[in-house]
Amino acid sequence: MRIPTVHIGALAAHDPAAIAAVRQATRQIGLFYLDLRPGIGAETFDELFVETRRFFHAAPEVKSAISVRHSPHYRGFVAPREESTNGTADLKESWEFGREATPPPDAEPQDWFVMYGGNQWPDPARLPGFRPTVDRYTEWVSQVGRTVVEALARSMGQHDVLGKPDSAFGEDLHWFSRLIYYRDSDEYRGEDVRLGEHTDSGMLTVSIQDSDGLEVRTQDGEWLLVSPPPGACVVFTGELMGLWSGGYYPACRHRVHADNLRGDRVSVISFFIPELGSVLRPIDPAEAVAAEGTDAAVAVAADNPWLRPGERGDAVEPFVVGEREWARVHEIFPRDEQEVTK
Ligand SMILES: O=C(O)CCC(=O)C(=O)O
Ligand SMILES: [Fe+2]
Repeated sequence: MRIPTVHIGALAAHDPAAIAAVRQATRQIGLFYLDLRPGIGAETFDELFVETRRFFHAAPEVKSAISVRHSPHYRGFVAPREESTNGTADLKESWEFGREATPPPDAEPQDWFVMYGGNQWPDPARLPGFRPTVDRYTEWVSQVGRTVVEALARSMGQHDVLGKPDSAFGEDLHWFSRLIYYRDSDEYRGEDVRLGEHTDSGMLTVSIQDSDGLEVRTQDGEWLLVSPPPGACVVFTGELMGLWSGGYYPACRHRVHADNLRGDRVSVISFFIPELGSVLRPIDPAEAVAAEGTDAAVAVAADNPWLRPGERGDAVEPFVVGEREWARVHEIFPRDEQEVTK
């Protein structure tokens, strides 16, 4: 099976051939490539890769000053082995950031409100180009997230999922992002996993990478190397998409294997989710299945171990997006709120 490349303009214009390609790839693989030209191309990616490398190669105190341990919002620098997947420490380092937002002013405080918050930026005196470059990235990738989420929703007969406070996903998408660095080190050679197999918790993930390394598992169990053409980003589904669509677009399973890495590697990942306070109400995928002209049975994957209890293969009850997101983050960064240090 081949991973298709679709043009963002065609997707935004609801071009039937583009929608058909996306539908098939998202159903079978959970992933496709998105060509963003003429607005965004390989040069825009390169600027971000340069700043990302500068950050990870900066003196240790530049990074430790903004350690994720100082942030109640799980944002900041994550050292190698500080995060784990499937109980195994990840051999990568990252800087985690997200949409800066505050909880609704008159809402009763909830534990999961820590998902709202501000970012910890590296010292601009040490890395002057970092923030402007990251801000430019955030602007265009947010547009990509909105375009794809709306197109996938539409492909299942769901219109206007964004735009108003009472839209299915709220006024605008919420997002978390990370810059990731897989250091080229003898220490890691021979270990076959750099980031264990998993599904992302969000609705949709958009990533760019400076070299190969990511692999994706198709619905048939085949592992494919993710290798987008220059200037294209990678788009894949997360658990919220699988849950919301009743299994029509299952969460994409992926991993980063040492075998595929040649030297060091940078990737930049954005996870898009509905507004934190919105209630996600799973839709009936029957209409989408009928539009496809098949009568294939569709259900939330019963064999996805990353889903939470009560979600596997079951009819999922409506839930608050921020609450579930918080529970998932806890599994990745197991810690007590008391452990947050200033
Ligand atoms: O580095 C990559 O390409 C993938 C990272 C990833 O899957 C994640 O951060 O969830
Ligand atoms: Fe992932």
